[in-house]
Amino acid sequence: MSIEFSSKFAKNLSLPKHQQSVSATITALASAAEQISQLCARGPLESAFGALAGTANSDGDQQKALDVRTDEIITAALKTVPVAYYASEEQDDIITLDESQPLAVASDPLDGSSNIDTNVSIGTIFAVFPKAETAEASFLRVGTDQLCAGFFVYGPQTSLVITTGDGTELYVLDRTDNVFKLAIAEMHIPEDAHEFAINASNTRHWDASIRAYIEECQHGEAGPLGAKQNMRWIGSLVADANRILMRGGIFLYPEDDRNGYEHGRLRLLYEAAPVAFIIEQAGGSATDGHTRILEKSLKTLHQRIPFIFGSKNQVKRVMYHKR
Ligand code: AFP
Repeated sequence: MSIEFSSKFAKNLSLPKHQQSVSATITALASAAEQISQLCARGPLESAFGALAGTANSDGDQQKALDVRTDEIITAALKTVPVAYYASEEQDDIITLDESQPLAVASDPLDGSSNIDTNVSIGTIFAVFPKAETAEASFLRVGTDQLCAGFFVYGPQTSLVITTGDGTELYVLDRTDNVFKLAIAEMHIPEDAHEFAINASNTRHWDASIRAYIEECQHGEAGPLGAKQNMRWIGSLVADANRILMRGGIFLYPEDDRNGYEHGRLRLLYEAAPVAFIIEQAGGSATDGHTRILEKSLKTLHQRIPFIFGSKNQVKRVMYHKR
């Protein structure tokens, strides 16, 4: 397994701040992703596929056997490259791999895992930081400190969306020679689009600003947006984000009044910060409704955050209601 990095990407990765270590780390993650995609593709043929592991992660979510297995695969891959610390959505605490190494990696090893049994696209999200003084300080920081962020999607195609802060690229795994190949060199999210994604079963729990925006969407051409707004909700962040990268639109997982959802559902470190970096680099916006996600400072490892991202003008309209 290998990646044919674009020349721009390869050049960026050879900058001194990357010390060659980021490209090795991405390649190791890609190799892990290839293994994970094989497991996902075997579906129910894989023993324990989709079965509950009988454990809960630090957020109290039930872990599936595949959540645990994918976390082991990612950990094993990171042990082979210059990574000091690994923070996983599936683990309570940071894992120290080799303190002498220059990088720290955060990951949601299997995002959307509650969709495993349904044969819907799921994925692996990751963020790469330069190591700081301590393990904690390596992750408790702002998203703008990321050297690189990406996600793999295990769907009809196994793909990698990635940024090092100079645009967002899409690679697709070519099964004929097991190489991730460049498919889109410059992903671009249109500023205006007519699609929104939200879990509407939570309508009664939203605040007035979110209700106002979604009502505008529902009014379509008859409302202030002046055009029909289509709706999609996959329930796998990677799949919803991938769609928005391909054709625009907006994703909302706002805070609501359910217990435990006061700060939304998604985790800042493992989900929102890396996806926000990718989205901004493709010309979109990513906020918590008020502030740019990448400027939010992480206070605790598993901190949640309201997450609204996508086409610039759609995000702007939600922020207008949030004033
Ligand atoms: P799982 O990894 O537990 O399936 O959660 C997926 C996720 O974090 C994210 O990928 C989805 O956008 C979001 O949760 C869906 O949440 P709802 O089930 O509340 O709609």
